Amino acid sequence: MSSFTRDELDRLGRLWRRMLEHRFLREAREGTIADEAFVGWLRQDYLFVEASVGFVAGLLARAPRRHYDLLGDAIAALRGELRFFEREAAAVGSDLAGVAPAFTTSAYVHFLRATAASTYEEGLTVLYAAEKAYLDSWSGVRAGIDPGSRWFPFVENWTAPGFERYVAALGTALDETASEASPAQRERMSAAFELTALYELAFWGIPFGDELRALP
Ligand code: MP5
Repeated sequence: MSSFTRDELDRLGRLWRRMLEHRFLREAREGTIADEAFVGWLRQDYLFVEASVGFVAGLLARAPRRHYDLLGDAIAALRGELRFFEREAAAVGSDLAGVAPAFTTSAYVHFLRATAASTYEEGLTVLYAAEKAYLDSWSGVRAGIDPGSRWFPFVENWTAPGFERYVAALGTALDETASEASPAQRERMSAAFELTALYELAFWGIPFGDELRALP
């Protein structure tokens, strides 16, 4: 079987490295990140995870029978993750209610909705690329962060062995799907992979004001 995931990660190596070398991840790893920056990310990511429930549910509705368990479990995990965000936000005295989406969050969430409504192949590609981005990003943070850091629970969330197995299973499902796809479909999947990597890179910049903002 061809490895679509490996080919894409090779092709997008420079972009992927740029994401992994982002200031947010470096400062989180080194313990120098400002609390406001971390909390700024946390509040926006809660919106992303909320939107992911509908996104994965949309994928499940189009999925072949053999992917039901994988995607059904993903929805259950997202529900648990929303509670995790709520607990962690409360622990640092931050409120998740009524957060306005940043431009990048809004754009990324719309992209999720659009791909879920497009083809299953593209939707699964976006899901894998986003999850793989978080696995790799937080694994990099784990390599240096003080385990006593108040942010360590986030590192654990996306570097746990169970999460790694989930991302690997998504990769296998995506490789199978790509091997059955037409060349035109694979082109669209590649484009979706690259756009997801760009959104992931942009997302880390949100707390530093890198995103475009509507004028008041
Ligand atoms: C994920 C996330 C990982 N939480 N936020 C972004 C911007 N990208 C990827 O998804 P999940 O569902 O939290 O594992």
